[in-house]
Amino acid sequence: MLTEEVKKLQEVSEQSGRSYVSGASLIVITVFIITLFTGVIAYGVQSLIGGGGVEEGVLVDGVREFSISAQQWYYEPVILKVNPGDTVRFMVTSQDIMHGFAINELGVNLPLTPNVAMSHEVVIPLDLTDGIYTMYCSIFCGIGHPYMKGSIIIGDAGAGIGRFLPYISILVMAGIFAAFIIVGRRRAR
Ligand SMILES: [Cu+2]
Repeated sequence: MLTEEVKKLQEVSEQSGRSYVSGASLIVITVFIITLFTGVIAYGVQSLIGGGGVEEGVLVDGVREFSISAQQWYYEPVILKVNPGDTVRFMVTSQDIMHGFAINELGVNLPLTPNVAMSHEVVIPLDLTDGIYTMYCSIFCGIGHPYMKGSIIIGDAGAGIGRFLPYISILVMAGIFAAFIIVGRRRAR
C-alpha cells in the first residue's frame, strides 16, 4: 500500500515540472533561513568579542581600575579591555568561597579570601601581542571550577580576522548549500 503511494507520488512529481519548481524554491527558502541564522549567530559571537559586555575600567590618576567580583563560578565583569602600556589595577573580591584570579601572560595569580578585596597593579607590556587572553580561577572551588574563566582583550583584538568572521561564515554556508542544490539537481535528472 505505502510503496504504491510513494511510487505514484514519484511518478507525479517526475511528470510535472511544477512540483520540482516548488521543491527548488523550498530549498532556496531553507538556504535563506539557514544563512540568516548563521549570520545572526556569527554576529552575536563577534559582538561578544568586540562590542557588548566589554568592561574598560575606570581611569583613576592614570591607572585603569577594574572592580571585579568572583563567585561560583564566574567573574563579573567577565570581559576586560586594556591597552598595551596601561597601568592596570585589578580589585578582585570573592563573594562566597576561596577563589583565584590568574592571568598567565601578565604574571598575575591572586588568592581570593571571601569578602576581602585583593588589589594588584600591573603594567601591560608594550611588546605583548594584541589579542584575547584568558583570566581564570587558580584555586579549586568546586564542580564548576574548570569553567570559571574570563577574557582580557589587550589592544586592538577586533581588528584582525574577527571583523570579517560573520561575512566569511555567511559566504561559506551559502557556498555549501549552493553545492547541495547543484548536486541535488544533477541527481534529479
Ligand atoms: Cu576555582
